[in-house]
Amino acid sequence: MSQTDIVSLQKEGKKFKPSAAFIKHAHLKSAAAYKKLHTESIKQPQKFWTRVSKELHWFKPWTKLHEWREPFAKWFIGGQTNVAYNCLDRHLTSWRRNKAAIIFEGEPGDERVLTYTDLHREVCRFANVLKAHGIKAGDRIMIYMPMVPEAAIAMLACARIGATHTVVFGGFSAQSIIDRLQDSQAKMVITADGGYRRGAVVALKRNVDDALKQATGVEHVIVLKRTGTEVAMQEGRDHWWHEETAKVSAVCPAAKLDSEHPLFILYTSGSTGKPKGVLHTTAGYLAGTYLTTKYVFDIKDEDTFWCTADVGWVTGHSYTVYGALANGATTVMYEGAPNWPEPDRFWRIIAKYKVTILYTAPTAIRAFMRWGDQWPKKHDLASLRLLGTVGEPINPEAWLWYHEHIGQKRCPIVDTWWQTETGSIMITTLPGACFTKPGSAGLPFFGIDPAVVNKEGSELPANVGGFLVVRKPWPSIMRTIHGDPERFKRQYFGEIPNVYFTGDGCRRDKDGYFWIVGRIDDVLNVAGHRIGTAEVESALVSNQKVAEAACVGRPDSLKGQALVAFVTLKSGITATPELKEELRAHVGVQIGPIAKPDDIRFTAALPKTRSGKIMRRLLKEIAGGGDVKGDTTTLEDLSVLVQLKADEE
Ligand code: 7RM
Repeated sequence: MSQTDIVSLQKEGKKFKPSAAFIKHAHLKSAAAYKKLHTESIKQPQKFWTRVSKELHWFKPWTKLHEWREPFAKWFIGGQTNVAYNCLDRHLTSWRRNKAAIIFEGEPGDERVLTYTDLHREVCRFANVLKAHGIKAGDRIMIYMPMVPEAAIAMLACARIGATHTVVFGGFSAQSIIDRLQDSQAKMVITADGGYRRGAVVALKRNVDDALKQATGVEHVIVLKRTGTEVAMQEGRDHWWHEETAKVSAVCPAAKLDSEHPLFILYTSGSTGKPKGVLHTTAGYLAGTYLTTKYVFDIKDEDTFWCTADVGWVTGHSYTVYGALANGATTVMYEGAPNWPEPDRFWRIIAKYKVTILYTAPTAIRAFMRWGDQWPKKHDLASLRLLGTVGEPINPEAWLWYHEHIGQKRCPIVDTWWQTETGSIMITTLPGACFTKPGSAGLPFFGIDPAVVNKEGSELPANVGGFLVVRKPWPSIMRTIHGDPERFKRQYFGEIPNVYFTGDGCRRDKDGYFWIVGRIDDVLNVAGHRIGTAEVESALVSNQKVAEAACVGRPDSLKGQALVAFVTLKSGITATPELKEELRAHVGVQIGPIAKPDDIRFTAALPKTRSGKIMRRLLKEIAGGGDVKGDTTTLEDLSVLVQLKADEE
């Protein structure tokens, strides 16, 4: 996409100011206070981060703030710390030891509360289970679990001993597990007999079994009993969580880890090829998630914080688990669907546990709008004081609905822009200090220096669309793509000279507010989840009946973008409605249900340039139901386009 194609359609509307009641108790109370700290964080990073790092625990203090050998960053050099220690042990020396760390509700309605003491004990036990199975610092472990406290316990246990976790979303398929096992070379998988979703049991262990028929290198599988579903246990390889934890002690000191010790690898979609393993390390990631949670969510000890993201996504890592616990906060985990058994499940949970801060995705908000105002109205939402969104641009209608029906016009909304790669929130408004504009993420967080530039890297004037970049490294920036530093360099630092390239289109308005337009590469954002069109295309082509496939996004009022696949079939294969279903199911098996195309269109040929590149831009216009307005002069065969338009009618 060229820079001139990036136009922001969102009109600037009303500004919203936080109420005096909110400001009164906020960590940051004015635009001047925000500006002062932001300026300090950029101009005097040493001073700023020294102060922040004193709020965290170090076994050995760091000696050098950072080092930047593009594209490789290091932070808090020479220091030794431990993320699990900061999330747990640090809180055990105060009254917080008996504070709720995790409030859990399962989809069937079961409840559990784990205090910081409880969580610490369970993490120590499980860390000893890992050790008993030969896991050492630096080993990779895959976690493939439902949203239950044990998912967080497994993550923290890895962090405690320096093992690197790679969490795979429970909605992904066996094939996705195989790819990630092969790439990460994990020695162990932690899973469950199942998890609950819309009243049904998701067969997690069965998917692991299927994956392990092909993937090699996994020595042990630990299985949590969650649903009681019968599963096959392979002697010597598979072990029950409850049996293993019963055998070990509850004492396990936290390993003293180097600031740059790998904490986790999380796979995310890119514009080409297989998902990439985004690597995050210890101290910088901790500092980033700690500080953003504190200021963006204005966290206090009295709060009950609910980030609704699954731990399989980065938002679940950074805010449900690490950021919340590093602040000694109470974090809510809910296992199931928002409309199970009825569309008021979220509001029921908020009223029941007196949730004060809710952080969710625009796609969920649009679904709630559709289900109707009567559902939130049935519940007392008076405990809420702050709302947040993440994952995609929020349309002002959804923002206003969230403000009125959930926040009851009382709660500020923080629209937080960030990525798996950035580790923590980058652009947002601080709730007591800044006004908000529905549809704009807002201003840079501390230590973040973003800009909107053209291809050459020159900053563009206000309200001109361009590429969103970040000019300085920050503590929680990804360190590399696991096993592929060249790809890391090319994709994030190879596009525009000397800056981190986000892949998002953006404009900045006269107040300095950033308006994200969406992805400019071939990555789609379907219901807040990143899906690489290349991945879906390769899944489709792996079906014997398919010759070629091209996937594009079409605007969708609920999911943000819907996935449309244009497919050409091998000769002799007839296009039928059944085949469409077969291909959708095939993608579900290859990647997972979230990647199933919403629409499959069979076509005799795809529009290509003379050099053979598929012109996705044209397909996008066709998928969107509009006329093809763009330049078609590079199109090899114009009749293909005519045919595609005709197919549609
Ligand atoms: C946290 C997360 C990252 C991509 C990013 C954007 C889009 C995320 C917002 C947003 C507009 C937002 N990580 N995105 N948040 N766009 N406003 N507040 O979502 O790696 O899965 O996705 O998501 O395109 O590049 S992610």
